[in-house]
Amino acid sequence: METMDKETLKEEIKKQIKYRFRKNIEDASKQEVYQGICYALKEMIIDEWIDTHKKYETLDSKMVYYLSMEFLMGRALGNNLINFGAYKEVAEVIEELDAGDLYHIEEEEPDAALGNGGLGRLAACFMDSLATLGYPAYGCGIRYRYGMFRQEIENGYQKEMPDEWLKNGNPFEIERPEYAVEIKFGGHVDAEYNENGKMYFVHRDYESIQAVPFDMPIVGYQNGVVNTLRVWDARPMHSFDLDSFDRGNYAKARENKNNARSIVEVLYPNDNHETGKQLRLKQQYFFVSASLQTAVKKYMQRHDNICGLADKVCFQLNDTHPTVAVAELMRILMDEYGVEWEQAWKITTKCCAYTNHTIMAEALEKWPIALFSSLLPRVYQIVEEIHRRFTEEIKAFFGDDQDILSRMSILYDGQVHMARLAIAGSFSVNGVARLHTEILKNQELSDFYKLTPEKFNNKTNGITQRRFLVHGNPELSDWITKQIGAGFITNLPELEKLTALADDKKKMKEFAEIKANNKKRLAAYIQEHNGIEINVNSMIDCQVKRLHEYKRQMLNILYVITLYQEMKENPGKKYCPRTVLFGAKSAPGYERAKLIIKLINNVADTVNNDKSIKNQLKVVFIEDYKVSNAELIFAAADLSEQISTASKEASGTGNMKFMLNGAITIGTMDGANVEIVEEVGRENAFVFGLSSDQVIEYEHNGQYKAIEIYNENPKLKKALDSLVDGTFIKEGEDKNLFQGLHQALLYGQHSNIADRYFVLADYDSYMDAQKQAEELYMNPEEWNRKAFLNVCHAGKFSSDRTIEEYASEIWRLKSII
Ligand code: DL6
Repeated sequence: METMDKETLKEEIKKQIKYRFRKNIEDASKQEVYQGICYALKEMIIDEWIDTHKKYETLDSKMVYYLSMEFLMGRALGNNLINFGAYKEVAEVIEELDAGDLYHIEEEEPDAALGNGGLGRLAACFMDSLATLGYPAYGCGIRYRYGMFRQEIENGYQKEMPDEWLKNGNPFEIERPEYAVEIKFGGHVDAEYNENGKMYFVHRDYESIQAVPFDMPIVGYQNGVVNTLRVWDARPMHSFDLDSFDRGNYAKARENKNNARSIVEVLYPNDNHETGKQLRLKQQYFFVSASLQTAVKKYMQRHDNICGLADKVCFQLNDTHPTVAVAELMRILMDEYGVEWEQAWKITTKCCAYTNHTIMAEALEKWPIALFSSLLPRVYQIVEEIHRRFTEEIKAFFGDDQDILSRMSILYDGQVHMARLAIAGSFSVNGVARLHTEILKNQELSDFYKLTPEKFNNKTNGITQRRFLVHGNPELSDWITKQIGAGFITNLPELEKLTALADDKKKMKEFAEIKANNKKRLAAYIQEHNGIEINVNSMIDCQVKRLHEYKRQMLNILYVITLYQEMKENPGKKYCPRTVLFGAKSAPGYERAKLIIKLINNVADTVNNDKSIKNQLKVVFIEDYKVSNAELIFAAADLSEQISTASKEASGTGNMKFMLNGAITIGTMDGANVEIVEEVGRENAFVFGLSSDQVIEYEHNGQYKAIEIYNENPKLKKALDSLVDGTFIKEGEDKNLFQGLHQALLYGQHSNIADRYFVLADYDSYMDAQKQAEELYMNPEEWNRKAFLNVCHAGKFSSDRTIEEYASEIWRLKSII
């Protein structure tokens, strides 16, 4: 970490601003200062970036290629400065230059929101841990021109606005046109024979697109390692089709350009849901083919035998989205390197590993065969042959059982089933939390588990403490450093050492003060962005994550409604003051989720404007929830809402970020909550709800009757009926606005079963858990102690631990440090 001395740094920042904007620093805007700092930092990083890759080459290191459609990176500057070890220095320099303060300058950076939610953010945390641990790795993805949409709330409704994150350029990236590759779509495949009578395949009449890589540095924590996130941009093969241009057909030439651009234009904003659009398959093949071609070529530059590929390369498939890699690698090996099928299959299945991130049926990718085969004719041929051979294997193991074939066949019912292809083509299949992996093994993928149990393993998710503690909560991070040293920054289990302080009143007071300060910081953000004043002495109760029915924001808002109704019924009674924060984006086409956003906003409006409850309850919907404001929320939270229907949330990672920042979890025994509660102790969390076994049993036996629960529970009935009695309808709005939500919970709607996510079943136990939380909050010392113990026991949930497990048990990587 060759940082510059302060004077040199000042000169460098001034120079960058001068040459890029023709301005002296005094005249530069905040955006220009921000860019000046980024470019100065890039100068400092660049040698280590070059050296890291030299080292990988010299050592001939095995490399993991983390293939992911999504990298939800957030902002880079603050994180890069921290990891490079220059944050405090740069903050001082900026002040000395009278150029503002770093905290506000960081706000000039748009979030790189190239992801939807958990899966994309996990990929970003993994990149940070890989570099920090010195593992040879490339992140491979797409340079979307528009990332996750910017959410505006208008009259309570979500409005999707384009996210122009590249508007002012991206200072850290480097375009690498010299590594561009050709990607082929469409056309047809002809079988031909060489002079020895051997058949080979020729792809003809295809459309070519050029994939151009952009590299972004991933700075390891103060260790001299800088890895690369490589995202691909799409261009026409020839910028102008000269033929059409000569004939004056400018429009045709533009059309080629636009065709190429459309591939990388926008991220599909669906979370845990797939829609099977042709453009998405194009995106998948585009970045996978570009990444694989490059990886194989790089390997062949240093080795003469392709058969050793798996000793040096591993492709990790982040969910099924990059699964086409299995067939594409087969194509490259056979068609470009002349490897025979059996050998190619051996290599492929030693190179590919697959992570499953969901059991939600609607998220499992399938592609209509007609679409797949016309877009990728050669790849499809290969999929057919993989399918044929895999079917033989299934039959040899299970016999000719049609039921089993219907659950396991790669080609079935006119569709290509991507998870099945991923499992067949990978040597490792992992879930992302212990419970999730068990459900995969025993329920969702049990046939595959029976066939190849050795492939299945668990890798419980984690998060990077560099972003979600050191950067997001600097006051707490500094305080911890004073108590136990800075070791936790790269070894999170060291937080255990703090446990000894739990009985030290003075220290606990300091800890509480930090939370109070973080609440003030968040309050200022909410005041500025929502125009709402929150009570910083109230319990800050947060549910921030994508809006999805299985995550059950609905259960949370029903609690808010119940609490509001109780307050109205008991005007003299004193309640635990509470601020309920929601932050959530809904997929634009997910109507019910959007209606839940509207409901939350209407409830907020009613509650916040009702003087009779005397500010004891406030509801805030944080507009445009994203990584950068999430950091503020985690640091300020008291209560962490992790209330998904048991069995549905594969892991969750927000739960870990809250815990690390000293919030207490109220949650179901779902995903990684199970392990969180195990680490912190049940007495330091509020656990409620059906178990995953109970949910699965209900789903199988069809005995669940939401309407009976409703009829037998007056409180619940009252809360639910307020959705249809006009309580939360504003002037001029349709009085039946929320009827659909009421209907879906009680009777089912659009051929759905009633209350598919067991909101009503868990209502009572959730109310109890909330009451326990309120009682505890009224005893600040006890609350604070439990919150503190959550920090102490968060060590397991570092993505460093997760990456160590992937590296040693799946990828077999060697660290260079
Ligand atoms: O593994 C990361 C993250 C989990 O923590 C969440 O529980 C899970 O919902 C999420 N899954 C997705 C699914 N998308 N697809 N496919 O984002 O993964």
